[in-house]
Order: sequence, then C-alpha cells, then structure tokens
Amino acid sequence: LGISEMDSEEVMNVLSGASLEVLLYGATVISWKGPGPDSSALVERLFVSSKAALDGSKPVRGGIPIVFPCFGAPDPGHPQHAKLSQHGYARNSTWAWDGKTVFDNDAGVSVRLTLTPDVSLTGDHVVLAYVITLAEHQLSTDLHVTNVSTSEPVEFQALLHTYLRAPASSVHIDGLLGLTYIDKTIAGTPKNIESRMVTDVQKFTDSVYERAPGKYNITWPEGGVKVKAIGFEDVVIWNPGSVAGSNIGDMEEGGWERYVCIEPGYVSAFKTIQPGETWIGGQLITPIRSPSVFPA
Ligand code: TA6
Repeated sequence: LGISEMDSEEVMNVLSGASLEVLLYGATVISWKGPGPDSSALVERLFVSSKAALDGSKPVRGGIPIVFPCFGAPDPGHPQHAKLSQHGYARNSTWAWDGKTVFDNDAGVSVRLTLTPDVSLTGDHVVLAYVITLAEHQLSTDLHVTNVSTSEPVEFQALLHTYLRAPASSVHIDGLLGLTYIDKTIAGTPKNIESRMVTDVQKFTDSVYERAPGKYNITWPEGGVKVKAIGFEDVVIWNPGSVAGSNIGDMEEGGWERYVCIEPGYVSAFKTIQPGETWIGGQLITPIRSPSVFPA
C-alpha cells in the first residue's frame, strides 16, 4: 500500500490499514486512523472541526497545524514577524511534496514536505522540511528548520498544535508535576508551579509549561496516547471549554468536548540557529492500547 496523491491531499496507508491524510496547505495532517482496541475497526485519533476550512482559505481548525516562526500573536517589535498572522505562516502556506518512502514491507510509510518561505515576506532565510512517518501503531511528525543564510543567525518559535481526539471531560495528563507554567486564561498570564500529579482540562485551560520533560501520557477511560517530544522544550495544553469554545467561528457545536490540544513547542523563548545549522522539533504519538487488549 503506501501513498496515493489526490490533488492537494496525500493519503498514506500501511498494511495494517492505518491511514493518514495530510494537506499541502500548511502540511496539515487532517486525519490519522489506526487499529482500535480490539483491532477490528480503525479509530480516528485526531479532531478536526466539521466547520474547519479544508480549502486553504484559512488555517485548519484541528488536525496538526504547524506553528512557525512565532507562537501566538507576533511580536510587534520584531522587524519581520510583526506583520505575520497569529501563529506565523507555516500553517497557512502551501508546502511542496518532497519524497516518500515505504519501508518494512508496508509496515511503515514516510512522506517529506518542504516550504521555502519568501524572504521578502518573512525575512527568514530558512528552509522548512516536515517528515511524517506512519506505522501501524504510531505517528511521528518532525519539523526540520535549516538556516540557509550564509551570514545571519535565524531566530524562531515552533510548535505542533495537535488536536488529539479525546473525551475532554475525562482526560488525565501526567508528566507535568512541578513544572513552571504560564496560565493564559488569567489576566496578566501569571506563572504558577504545577502541583497536580495528574492534570485535566475540566475547565478552560491554556497553559504553557516550560522546560517540560518531553514525555506525556494522556489517558481517558478505555483509551489514551503517549506523546514523546524531541527538540521542543515546552508543551502547551489547551482546551477552550464552552464559553471560549463557542466563540471560535470554525469550532463545531460542542467540539471542545471532543479534543485536548497537547502541543510540544519551543515557545517560552526564541530558538536561534546559525548559518547552515538545522534544528529538529518532533513528536511521536503512540496510542495506549486499552486494557481490554492486554492478556489477563
Ligand atoms: O495553543 C493555544 C493557543 O495559543 C490558544 O491561546 C488559542 O489561541 C489556540 O492556540 C488557537 O489559536 P488559533 O489561532 O488557531 O485560533
């Protein structure tokens, strides 16, 4: 099996039937299906709002949008970033296909997409590559940022804004105890120390955890995933809840009840890379098979 190109959408699948769909627009993964707990049917692992624009008219409300070169509102003081839109240009630019590999007798497939931003627009002498690898029971998405300037350093923020499909009211997240986090739901965005062994998104949550461990378990009754991050030193946990959620124009009714955003990122500071240097930020997501599939 492997790859079938359909216009501006790439559908990848592997022997087990696991499949993935990615748009050229924003290199946005919009679907990842894998074997369910009893391996009988495929389960959609990501959330995409039914009101999401999938025609390139605006960033996709769901899936895995790529945030680059700035996280949140661009710095008005930054000479180039000031004129960018929220979360930068990677998620609303059209990327190019740049190679695909099917390996292990169809047990895995990998595609590579690239984006060479217009320097006059962004001032960034960078080339981006995004490598997506699908296997039966896991997905990895790795962002490669290369400084192609011959003389100037490049500074940026980067984040993978992953909308994991999950029952938000019963999700538990571990791996965050003791971390410093910025609470963006409170005026003045105060810094706190996470005191909970296990966090949840029972209420409006928009937390930027700094110097995070890069390993997170997100669990819920009968399901869950492990997320392992490389390169990304921070992680954002976001769920808007009903009040903020119903004010998001392309959020389907009650959509906030059906996802949690676990967003590995390098966002609490700017990363700087020198001419010729490549930085990689990646995530590996592995479903935690529900207990029912483990031998008694
Ligand atoms: O990652 C969390 C966040 O920064 C929230 O503050 C919220 O703005 C969310 O991203 C969605 O941003 P968007 O520009 O996609 O509406």
